[in-house]
Amino acid sequence: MLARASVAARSAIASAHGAPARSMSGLVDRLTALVPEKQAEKKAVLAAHGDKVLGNVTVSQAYGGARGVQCMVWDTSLLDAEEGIRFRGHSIPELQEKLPKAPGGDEPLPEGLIWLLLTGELPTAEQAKEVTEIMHQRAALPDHVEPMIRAFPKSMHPMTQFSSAVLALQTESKFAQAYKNGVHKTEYWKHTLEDVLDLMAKLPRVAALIYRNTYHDGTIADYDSSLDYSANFNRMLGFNDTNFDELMRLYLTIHSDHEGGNVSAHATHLVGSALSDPYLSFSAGMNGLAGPLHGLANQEVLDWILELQRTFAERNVEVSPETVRDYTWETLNAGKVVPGYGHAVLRKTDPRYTCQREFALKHLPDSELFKIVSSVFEVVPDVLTEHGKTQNPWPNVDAHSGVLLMNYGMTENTYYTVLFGVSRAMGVLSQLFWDRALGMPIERPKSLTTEWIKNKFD
Ligand code: CMX
Repeated sequence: MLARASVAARSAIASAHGAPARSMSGLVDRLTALVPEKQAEKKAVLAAHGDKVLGNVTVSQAYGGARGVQCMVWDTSLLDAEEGIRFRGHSIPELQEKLPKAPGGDEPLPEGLIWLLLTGELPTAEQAKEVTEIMHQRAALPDHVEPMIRAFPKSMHPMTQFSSAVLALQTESKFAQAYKNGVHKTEYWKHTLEDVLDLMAKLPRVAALIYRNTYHDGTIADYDSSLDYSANFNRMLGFNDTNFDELMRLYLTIHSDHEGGNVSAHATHLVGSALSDPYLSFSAGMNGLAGPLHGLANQEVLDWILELQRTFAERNVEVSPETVRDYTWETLNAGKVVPGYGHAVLRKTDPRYTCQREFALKHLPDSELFKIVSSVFEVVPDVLTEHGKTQNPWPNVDAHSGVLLMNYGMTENTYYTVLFGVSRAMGVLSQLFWDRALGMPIERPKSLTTEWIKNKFD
């Protein structure tokens, strides 16, 4: 049932808030034990290898977006150009196999992933459930955030709303408060952890309010702490299909982290390095995710596919390898990128694409849009190779996600990057916790002028 405003929701969350404190001790206890171990490990690595050379930087790399420059430590995930992402050492198929699932479900619970990203250890079903409880306990929004979202013009892009709402939540920062009170730097991680968990917990309701207010009548379902993170999020968005719940679990898991150099991760890490609290840092990351070459590509892909469908209908042509090939060339000849294809690091099909394709084959094999996505997959890599500029002609995560969301009735593609953002929080905030625990310093690479480069090498 949908209810206006959030009074009922707030009381539902508040009663979850009063749940026994024992439910959060496992994760915090585990991290409390791990922090000194990892601090010692960092010290030992620096003592043994601190003067080893990771690589040289060429002038091309300095002009070329620092591609391939190895100068950051990011423990939650690692990207291999050929194989794709591993989260704390586990590939996506391994996560699908090893992470706890919802009763009767096949896809991993993102709550289990949060445990894995934070601790580096695969959780038991009990531990994943504990994270679900932690999320429910911390989900209540401060009073000023919901009216602020409701006051935004519907024409404001959902990512602008999302980033602004995260900034508005910053009034709740326990790190900022502790810092103001003069907390000792060895205690930073404890307050950062509070913010990291609070923020992950609050994002679904923020995101759902944006969705309901921008595209619907503003009503939003009561918060239901009897459900897992993804199913409750779907109910608040207004969807009540258990297959969509499965998709949401998969979606939130695979978009969470992609090592540290991508724009959203790096921006969060960079801003956090100034000891800006997790709210300020994550909001910065979301401003980067909102760029069309990064997270907004999921919105662009669907525009491209729907435009293809419209154009073909107007021209009265069938979707076939030849027609999709011609359409792709039209895009390239117009000086535009083919959204959803290419990657700064990957050189093969993104396994995040592959697992979404498998989901589609299982749940929506007859969808017309899925058939278009499959035809595009057959043709575009060849066209991009022939075009000759792209270093990686293969599809990335964004090439598939929109068609799955459309299938379950989420047709508003300008919203899609917000879902990416809710997921991305899990990776970048887990790493931000470790940045604080390991005492990572303020980030400050050296820049050079063109004049300096010419003087040195001419
Ligand atoms: N369509 C057309 N041209 C492309 C292309 C694509 N899909 N991918 C790369 N190119 C072009 C680049 O624009 C660049 O052209 P210029 O030399 O004229 O600048 C050239 O090929 C070389 O680029 P690259 O080294 O292969 O790729 P980059 O590391 O510079 O960029 C990326 C990577 C993702 C920005 C790029 O592939 C792209 O724009 N893809 C489409 C947008 C997209 O899907 N982004 C989402 C990525 C995943 C994510 O972050 O969410």
